[in-house]
Amino acid sequence: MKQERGLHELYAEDPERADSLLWARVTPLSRRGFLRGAGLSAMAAAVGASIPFAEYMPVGLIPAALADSEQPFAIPGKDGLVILNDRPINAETPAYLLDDKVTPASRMFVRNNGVPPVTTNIDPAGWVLNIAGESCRNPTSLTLAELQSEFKQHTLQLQLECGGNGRAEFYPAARGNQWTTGAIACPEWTGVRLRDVLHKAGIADNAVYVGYEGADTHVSGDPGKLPISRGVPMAKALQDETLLAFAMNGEPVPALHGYPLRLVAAGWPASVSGKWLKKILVRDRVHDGEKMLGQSYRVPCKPVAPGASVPDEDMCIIESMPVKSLITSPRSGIVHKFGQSLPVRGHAWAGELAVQRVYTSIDFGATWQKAKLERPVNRLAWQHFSTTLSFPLTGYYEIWARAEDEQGRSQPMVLPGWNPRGYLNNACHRIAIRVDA
Ligand SMILES: Nc1nc2c(c(=O)[nH]1)N[C@H]1C(S)=C(S)[C@@H](COP(=O)(O)O)O[C@H]1N2
Ligand SMILES: [Mo]
Repeated sequence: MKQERGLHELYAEDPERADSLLWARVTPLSRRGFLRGAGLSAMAAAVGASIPFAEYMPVGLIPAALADSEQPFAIPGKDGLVILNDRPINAETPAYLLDDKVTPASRMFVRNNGVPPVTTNIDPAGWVLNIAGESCRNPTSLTLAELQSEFKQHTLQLQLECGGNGRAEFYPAARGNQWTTGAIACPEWTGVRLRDVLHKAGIADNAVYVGYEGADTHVSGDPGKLPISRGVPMAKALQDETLLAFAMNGEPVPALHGYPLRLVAAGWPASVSGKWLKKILVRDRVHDGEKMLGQSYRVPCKPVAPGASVPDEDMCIIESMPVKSLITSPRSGIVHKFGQSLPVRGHAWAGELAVQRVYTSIDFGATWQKAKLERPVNRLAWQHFSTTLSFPLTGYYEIWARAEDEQGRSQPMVLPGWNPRGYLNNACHRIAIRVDA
């Protein structure tokens, strides 16, 4: 079995097929079986240990083990994150764990398209970044030490949100990691401006796009394939806030987040922010790397009916992410004491734009109250909102949050336009509250 996808995804999509790939049955219909060779190694890799009694594991145990606990397999240093896929590793953060104004590394979602490079014993100072491409005048190599010493350093808080955040809510369902609300983070990044480095390498007049390549490898093991190689138009590449970052929250960028160097082009789908950065290509055309073409990170240029199949030529590349908000306190599902007021807070962001207002509702969107909203610490950083709510009767409530960007665009109350890959779901965030006497 050539395993290109992890057990979680395989089981989420087609449990019967997953079973038959992993297990050889004693008789075709029996509930007894044994893990096939490759199935056993996949399982052992997923649990992070060998399985001494594997020969006694009954068929059907895997789905139970995956569904049973909130935390079937843990990622070191990422307590409380929910794992969506183990190969490649993808994990999201429950809303109540995103309460910090600056997201700590331990609470930052992980989205890998391939197998991360092993960076445990590298010398970060010697890490080489190549700048090349048809529209680069003087192809250049710079070590991380040179980047750090030759260019001015900048520290900014910048939000990264996966283009597929919220995918789980679309119907008909879209393939891919079933992110709910947790593929968003806003840590503080330190690095040098991509613009400064590009100017040193020389940008030809015909340059239109910048693409990246990282040091991670394709899940198939094929060295000729890249897991992902996306990019941004020149105007985005040249923005003040587009950084080649070597530090996150004052520490070297963590291994899973791109150590020792990553691109941070905030406000766009985070897939443009290449991790383990090895190469920047200055292109004379729209970058055509892995996951730039076809249906990847694209949505229908014009709205389509749910479930429609859309030809590639009618799909447009996602640029700025839409306006969105997240209630990070209280935690959904709490019981609140009747007669007391409830402080509520969270964050709001709007891709390239600022958020101008946030509202909350306790009556399923019939009426809305304006929340207090802070300014961003810098452009492309999320903003914090807070409010105090009280409830007229005991019973079940939902708190909804709805943000509006500086151009007056609001989050939709239910779902935005369906699209084949389930991107850009910026529906209002909802949490449940029970008010008891
Ligand atoms: N080299 C490389 N860069 C990458 C990816 C990847 O798989 N490989 N994933 C992208 C995607 S789709 C997202 S959402 C973000 C996730 O960043 P994080 O894992 O640091 O949260 O990284 C982006 N950069
Ligand atoms: Mo992503």
